[in-house]
Amino acid sequence: MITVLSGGVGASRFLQGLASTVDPGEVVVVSNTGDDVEMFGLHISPDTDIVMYALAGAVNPETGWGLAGDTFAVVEQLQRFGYPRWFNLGDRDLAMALHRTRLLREGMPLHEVTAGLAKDWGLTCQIIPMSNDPVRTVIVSPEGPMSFQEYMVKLRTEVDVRGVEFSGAEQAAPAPGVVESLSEAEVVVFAPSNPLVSIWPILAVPGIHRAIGESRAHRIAISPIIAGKTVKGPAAKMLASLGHEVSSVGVARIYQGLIDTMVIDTEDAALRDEIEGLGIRCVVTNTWMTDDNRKRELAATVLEAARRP
Ligand code: FO1
Repeated sequence: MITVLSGGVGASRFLQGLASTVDPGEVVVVSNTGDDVEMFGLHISPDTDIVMYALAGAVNPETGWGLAGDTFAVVEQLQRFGYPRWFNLGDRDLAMALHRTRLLREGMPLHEVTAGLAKDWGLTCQIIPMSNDPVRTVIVSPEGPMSFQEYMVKLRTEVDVRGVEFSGAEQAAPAPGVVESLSEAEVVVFAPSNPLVSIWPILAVPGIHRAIGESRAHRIAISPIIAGKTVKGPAAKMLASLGHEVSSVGVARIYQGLIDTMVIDTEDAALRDEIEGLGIRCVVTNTWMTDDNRKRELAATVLEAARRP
């Protein structure tokens, strides 16, 4: 079993490669729900949906989120009734949100709802939300606290980040199957996602950090930073604002003690010794997932590195 701690777009691309390299039935995705948001009265799970759409081959290839070919008639029309227009929930994407929200309101726990949705999309891998309890990533800025979607989409990351909090984490429990998937895995992968707002919310759920620490799996992280930049999203900016080094070394320090191996890009080959100095084995390869071949190659390299004695 290969368990992947997963955020949104970067993770979904890695998972596409992984699912075409091994039997998807061997893959368990533990999905960040810190980005979940209530919009238009509906429960939206962006990171989980991004992964599902990507694995189903239905994701919008230009944005990396939402459905290919979707339209936005409903959000346009909702403006008439005073709803905000900043969150681009597509019409077909809305169907997913309607169905998820209805099932949650009927009392079905999020992990069962998510498993059902994955089946509806024809997926054979397991996708588990990190928790059934509400844990929300809160961005602390000079303008006050805000949800991750407000920071990311409404304000286009153009505010100073002073801190990141995970509201509700202390009272949350891992969703059924999460701890087991970490304990029983042969390999635990930290996907190439933002360590501060995609992976850390998962680790903030009581019990998950310890399960990874105690797991006999080989724990391997893929750095989302290449030559001081992120492929997508605000990771580089956030690392800098919060006083971390904006490099794979900075990411390795965040994960130090929790991972055995770190995979970094060839452009960062000079950082290998510094990462190994942290007690983390370092593998250098091409981590740019520009096409399906590159995604598969990265997945194969990660597995080969994790299985190497
Ligand atoms: N990202 C954007 O940059 N703009 C949007 O309007 C937007 C809408 C959206 C709707 C549904 C969904 O599942 C994701 C959506 N995203 C949008 C992506 C999302 O905000 C982030 O990429 C993830 O939360 C980060 O992992």
